[in-house]
Amino acid sequence: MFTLEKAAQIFPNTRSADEVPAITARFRLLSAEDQLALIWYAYLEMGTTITIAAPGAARMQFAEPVLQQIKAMDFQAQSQVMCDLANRTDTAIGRTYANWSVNIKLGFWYQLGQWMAAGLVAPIPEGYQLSANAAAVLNSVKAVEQGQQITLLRNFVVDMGYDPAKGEGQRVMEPVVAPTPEELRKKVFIEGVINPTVNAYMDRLNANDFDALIDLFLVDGALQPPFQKPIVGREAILRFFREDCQNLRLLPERGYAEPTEGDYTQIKVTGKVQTPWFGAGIGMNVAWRFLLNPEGKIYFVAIDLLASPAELLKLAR
Ligand code: ECH
Repeated sequence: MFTLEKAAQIFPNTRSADEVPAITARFRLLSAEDQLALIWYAYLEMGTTITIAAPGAARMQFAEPVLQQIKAMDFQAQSQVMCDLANRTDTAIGRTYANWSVNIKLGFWYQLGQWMAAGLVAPIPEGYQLSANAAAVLNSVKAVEQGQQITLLRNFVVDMGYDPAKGEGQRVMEPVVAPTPEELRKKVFIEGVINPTVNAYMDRLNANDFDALIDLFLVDGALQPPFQKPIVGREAILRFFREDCQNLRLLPERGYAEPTEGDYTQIKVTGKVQTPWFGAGIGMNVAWRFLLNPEGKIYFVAIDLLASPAELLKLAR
């Protein structure tokens, strides 16, 4: 029978973008000053080709008190706060930060970035020289495709702050939006796959209908986001959907299904995903690898960020 470890290995020839964890690991070895400057340069450069959507008020309300606190500080204190976050120093702001959902963290930095550009928050010192290592990491960031670049930026931001619970705790999150009404939902079409569970998965996630989406999973089912450990069990997966998966746009293109051991079915689908932060500006190339039980419930699904667009067409085993 399938175990989680075994399930995670279905479709073993799927090549994910392993540059992303490699660059993330190199980034983490840099000094806080280098980290902040590197992100600033990468962010400026990306801003010339893509626009990031301003976060809405619902998201910003949670970060607002800390943002105001920082805005009121002098430049030196502001720089210290930012370095402490990058260093994961145990401070009050570091703890508050660690408790925010990913999108609140991103919204917080988005605002600081605006204020840095406007001269209200300490800028990266003019003429700041990146260390040789940092310059090399920055070049690596610039060399990968955009979907991988934004994944890197997101990783950098998620890793900051001081989290005594090491990622296991509950997070402060923005309110959950209402699901899209049935009549306004657009349904996906996946070439080569006719499977009600897989289609419902895409359509319900696209509609933010998380309560219906979670019904597709087995009670002990698991979901593995890109470069992460599987999230196991309905309760934890539902929390993840509500916290991290609002307003995503899944654009599956093609796939194929085949029977496997014990009347289970394995299905691989490739396509694109858009994040509300960049809208249609960036389509990330992904694969979904599903393992369904004989009743069509999801025992396991992995989402992989693909190494290159060529992977989108690689469906044979
Ligand atoms: C400044 C300098 C100082 C330091 C910092 C700065 C600000 C940085 C800022 C960065 C903003 C970055 C952003 C990144 C957003 C990335 C979003 C991504 C989303 C990927 C989503 C995917 C979804 C996949 C999934 C699918 C499923 O089926 C199940 C769920 C799930 C410059 C001030 C820090 C502001 C906004 C990469 C792939 C398809 C697994 C979620």
